[in-house]
Amino acid sequence: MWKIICLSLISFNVFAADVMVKDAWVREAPPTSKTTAAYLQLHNHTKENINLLKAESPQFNKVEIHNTIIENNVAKMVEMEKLEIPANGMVELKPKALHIMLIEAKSGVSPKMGEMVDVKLFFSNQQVEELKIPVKKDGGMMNHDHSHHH
Ligand SMILES: [Cu+2]
Repeated sequence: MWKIICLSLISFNVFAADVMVKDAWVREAPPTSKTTAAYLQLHNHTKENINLLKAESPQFNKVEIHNTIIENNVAKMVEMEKLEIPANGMVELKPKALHIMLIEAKSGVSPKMGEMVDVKLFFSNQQVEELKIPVKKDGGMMNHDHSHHH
C-alpha cells in the first residue's frame, strides 16, 4: 500500500521530498487581530532526524515556530529554535500545541477564509518547501459547512 502511494507521488514530483507537508491550514483570526497561526503535518521519509529550522512568509513581519505549554493551568506559547522531525516519523502542528506563528500581517489585517498564505519552510537537510496554505475557520478538517440550513 505504502509503495503504491509513493510511486504515484513520484510521478508528480521529479524529486521525492525528504519531508512531506500534509493537511496545512491557517486559522482565520478575529477581525481585530493581525496575528494568526499555521498548522500542518511534517512527515520525514528518511532514516535521519531532520529539523525544521525556520519559517518565513512575505505576508507577515515575523514568523516563529511555537509550542504551547501549560504552566499553573495557564497556556503559554514558547518559541522553539528548531523542531525535530524524527526519522521515518511525523510531527503534527495543531491548535493548542505546536504551531507556526504568523505575526503582524503586513497589510494590517490577517487573512480571511478562502485566502491563501505563502509560507516557506527551511529544513536542516537543505530542503526548502514553498507552500500556499488555505485560510480556514477554526477546526481545519472538521470544518463543517452549515450553509445548507435555510
Ligand atoms: Cu504562538
